[in-house]
Amino acid sequence: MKSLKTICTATLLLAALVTPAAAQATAPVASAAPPPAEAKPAPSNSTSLAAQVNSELPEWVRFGGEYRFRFESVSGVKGVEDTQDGYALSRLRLDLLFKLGKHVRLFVQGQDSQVGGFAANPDPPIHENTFDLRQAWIEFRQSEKNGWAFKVGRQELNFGDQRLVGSLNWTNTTRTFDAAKLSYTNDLLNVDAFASSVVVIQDNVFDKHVDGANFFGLYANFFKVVPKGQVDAYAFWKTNPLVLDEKARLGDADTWTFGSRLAGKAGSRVDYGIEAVGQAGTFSTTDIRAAAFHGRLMVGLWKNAALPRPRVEYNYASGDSDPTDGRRGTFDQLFPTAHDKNGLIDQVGWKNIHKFRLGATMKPHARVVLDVDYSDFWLAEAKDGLFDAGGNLVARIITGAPDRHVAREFDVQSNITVANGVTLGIGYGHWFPGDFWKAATPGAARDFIYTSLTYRF
Ligand SMILES: [Ca+2]
Ligand SMILES: [Ca+2]
Repeated sequence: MKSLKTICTATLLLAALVTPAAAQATAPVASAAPPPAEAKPAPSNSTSLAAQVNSELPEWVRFGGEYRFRFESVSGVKGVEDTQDGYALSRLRLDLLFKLGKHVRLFVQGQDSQVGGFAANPDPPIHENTFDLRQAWIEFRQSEKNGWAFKVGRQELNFGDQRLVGSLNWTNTTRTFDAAKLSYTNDLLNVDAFASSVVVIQDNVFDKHVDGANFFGLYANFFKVVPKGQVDAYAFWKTNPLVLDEKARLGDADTWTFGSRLAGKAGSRVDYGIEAVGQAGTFSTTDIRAAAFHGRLMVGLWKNAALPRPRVEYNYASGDSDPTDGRRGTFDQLFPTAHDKNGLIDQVGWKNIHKFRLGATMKPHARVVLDVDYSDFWLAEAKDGLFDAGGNLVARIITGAPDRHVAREFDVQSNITVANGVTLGIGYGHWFPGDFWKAATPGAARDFIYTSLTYRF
């Protein structure tokens, strides 16, 4: 485990780097840009560190990067009263982009992820991965926007709302794939076809994919089918060697996922998103039959962005109804950017769940976004378990839960653009135990607090 002191020292050093750029950036901003989402920090301005470095480099080489620091505090883990932990997450990314003529680009990105003060030894790979190769790809592109493109190497794969495939930027070590992707784009549609294998993160060892753990897909976006909206259709095939099915027989798994997504605006004030997914295949000797659904609606009641924009959301993912029937009903959420898709605490994944959410977004200031959410979680099947955002089993009553009500959760979070390229994030989530949580765990409430600083240089 890294000491908290090392990380704090690194942060202070980086804060010293950040401060001059931040100070310079603050002065001229009269009409501030809208605050960026966590995953997309504001672009660096001409006084940024990268801009200064790039001014010394030839035009065909571009340097960039990001530093993020986050402190998290958790309590009530697995429903145990006295589990309290606070730890610091530090992440540094350094990028180099080479533009080799009009059609070819080469990109290399290294990432260092450290955690200090985490109460586990060794630190889990979701938090810690000492400097490693996160991306290294070469891309051929027919033209800037339309036509054919081919990208091969270690890369991010992100599709739709990233409910099934995404690069999981929230976590300290994130996710990439060793992949080859062929794309075609015109004014009506974009189609991606890829063959990949997810990169497995291991600290102090060069990250590699696992042979036989493959992921293939075809993903199409249609831009003009629905006014102000987009229709997506996709098929994924995931293979896993040596899984154990519910009859305790070892074998290979083939999971086929088919889905469709519709997202866009209706009029000037309504935002919506719908996604429906079906799954079939074999899991060792058992058959896979699973499904999932997502629906959300956000309404701008007032033109003034400072006033709340309310939203409602419902998520469903099937569970397994019988642990002995030789049929697998638990939905596989594949490789999602799962953070905050089912609550800020990330105690709930897209597996065996009904989730109802009421929330609102407001912008009390041009540089501040504030989100408030209230969620209610129920198991879809009483004999299947509760799975967290990472897809891991948290608790299960295999004979059948007496009550399927898992919990309610209240979340509040805010993103503040401190200066160009610098974002401050804060958030708090509280978990109110339901009868399933009380029966399947010791029953304690949960709390989660974070504060983060992201500097894109
Ligand atoms: Ca590694
Ligand atoms: Ca079953």
